[in-house]
Amino acid sequence: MHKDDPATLAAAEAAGATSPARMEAFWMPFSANRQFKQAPRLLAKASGMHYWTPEGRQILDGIAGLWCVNAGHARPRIVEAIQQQAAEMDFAPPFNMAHPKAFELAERLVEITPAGLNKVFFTNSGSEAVETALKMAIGYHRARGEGARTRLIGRERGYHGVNFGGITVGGIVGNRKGFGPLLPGADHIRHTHDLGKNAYSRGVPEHGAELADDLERLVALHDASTIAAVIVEPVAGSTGVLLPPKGYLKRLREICDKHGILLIFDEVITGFGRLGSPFAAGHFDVKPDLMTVAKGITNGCVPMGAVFATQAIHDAFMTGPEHLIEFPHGYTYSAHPLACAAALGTLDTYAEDGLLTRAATMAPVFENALHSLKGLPHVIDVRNIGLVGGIELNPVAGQPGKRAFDVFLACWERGVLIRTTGDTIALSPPLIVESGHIDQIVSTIADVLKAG
Ligand code: PXG
Repeated sequence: MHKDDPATLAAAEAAGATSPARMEAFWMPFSANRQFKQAPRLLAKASGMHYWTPEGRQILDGIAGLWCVNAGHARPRIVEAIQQQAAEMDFAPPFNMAHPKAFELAERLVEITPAGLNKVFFTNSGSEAVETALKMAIGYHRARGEGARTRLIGRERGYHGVNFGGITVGGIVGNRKGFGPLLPGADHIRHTHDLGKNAYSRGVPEHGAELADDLERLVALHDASTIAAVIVEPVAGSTGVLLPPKGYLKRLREICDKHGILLIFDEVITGFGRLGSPFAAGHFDVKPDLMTVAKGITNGCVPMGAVFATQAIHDAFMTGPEHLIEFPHGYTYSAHPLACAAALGTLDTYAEDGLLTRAATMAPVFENALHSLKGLPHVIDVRNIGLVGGIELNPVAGQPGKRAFDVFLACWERGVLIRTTGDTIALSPPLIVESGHIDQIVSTIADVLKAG
């Protein structure tokens, strides 16, 4: 459809689509660089539920870009907000200076966060939000005279970005093993994935709340007086769509409270409507002390992340002479004007279209469609919550990840963008998805599985 559009052709040319030699300089993130450069997959244009390749082939977006374009692509309010802001003021220094939209955005955000999380610290990514939250947790305890609480607890199979704090508390071996000893003193509770008991669960699985008690084991080992915080994804995304067993998060909260340990929810994926509620904390009715977000905060349009903190955590830092910096932390681009403008346009769009709760309406349609894949070749589990779906495949013997990667390539050929992690297909369509799109995504996967 866009094949003959001169701008599209120019973009194709500029991207070097026809010239793999021009792809050498870009060292791609989290990519199979050599495989990609032999058979590039380029995206040149996006609108609503779709991408287009430089050649004009339409691709249905089954993963909201990368769990971030919750309102769909090229939403006018967001586009206009960014354009206007770029023309009005490109940059304002964020240290001991500020611009009005930063305050406006923080106010707007705390209107939708769970009660009590009413302080917002801006970053530029989920990874930076995680580092910020971990530092806040340790700094908070120190400020209160509990300076021995420095230990950070994550969970096996957790993903908290790629910086050193994040991979320390993260639990994906491939992301950790190549980078030395990481931060000292960290430990991990067990993950909650149990196919033996919970395969083909619809919504949160029945079995496994007691896995939260694993935190008691670490308390017994290290003593609570050395533990600053526990960080978990309420629903883990990039590690393969792992849902919290019924009652698990509440139990984790209780154990943290009992021992004075802060609970951090990493809501980089679950934030901004993915589960059918604005945040997972509200969805599961469990309030963390710190919450990290990114991605959907700007609909993926301009990089931005944030940490939401309680008043108590914030206030613990507000001591000492008033002319001195209370929390020596922040980024040149914290609360960047373009990101703030994009986020305000995003919140308007979410509100106008009711997107922060729309996943709850679409969840039953999505659930039924996904579970129709049960019984197809290689499928060993289907799991879902809100507009998040996981389809776990039986790995090819001796080649972990290969089965799912091949499905990803075949879906791409058939015009549907999915995401795979290990041998699990992870789906997270934009929250504007309609049932026809869901049918197309699921029937494409079904065709590929049957053909394979
Ligand atoms: N925490 C969580 C829970 C995430 O999912 C991050 C932190 C890091 O965010 P940044 O903005 O630094 O990337 C993430 C990121 C995938 C995938 O395929 C998921 C993420 C990133 C890349 C791929 O599921 N999530």
